[in-house]
Amino acid sequence: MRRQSIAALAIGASLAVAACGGGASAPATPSAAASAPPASPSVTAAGAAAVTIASFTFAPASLAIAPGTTVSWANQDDVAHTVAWDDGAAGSGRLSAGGTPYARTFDRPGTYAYHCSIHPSMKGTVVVGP
Ligand SMILES: [Cu+2]
Repeated sequence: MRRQSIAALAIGASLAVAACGGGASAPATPSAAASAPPASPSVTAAGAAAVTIASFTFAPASLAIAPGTTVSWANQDDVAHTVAWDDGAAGSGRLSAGGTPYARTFDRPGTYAYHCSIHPSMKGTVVVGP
């Protein structure tokens, strides 16, 4: 009787180990990886561009984009700047330090020159290609 119960315990223990091993391998199914949605960061990158205003400079000073691209200007200086279009188009108004960026979408090809109305030496260009 004693031997039988010990043997039964041993079998039970080995079954438990086997069950654990089987359970551990179960989650490694390929279906989880297959269901992951494909990452497509290029879609956002193609439709948006950014210019940083820092140290009294627009960076990049000349930005080449495709039509339909939205460009944003964020002021990282401690003083206010503006994005004023040389052709008289409505610009940003005062961009306070750390404030909401100004954005403009360019639909037509061309060269768009701008400057800071507070600091006329600050100049930049957006080139919209075909
Ligand atoms: Cu300025």
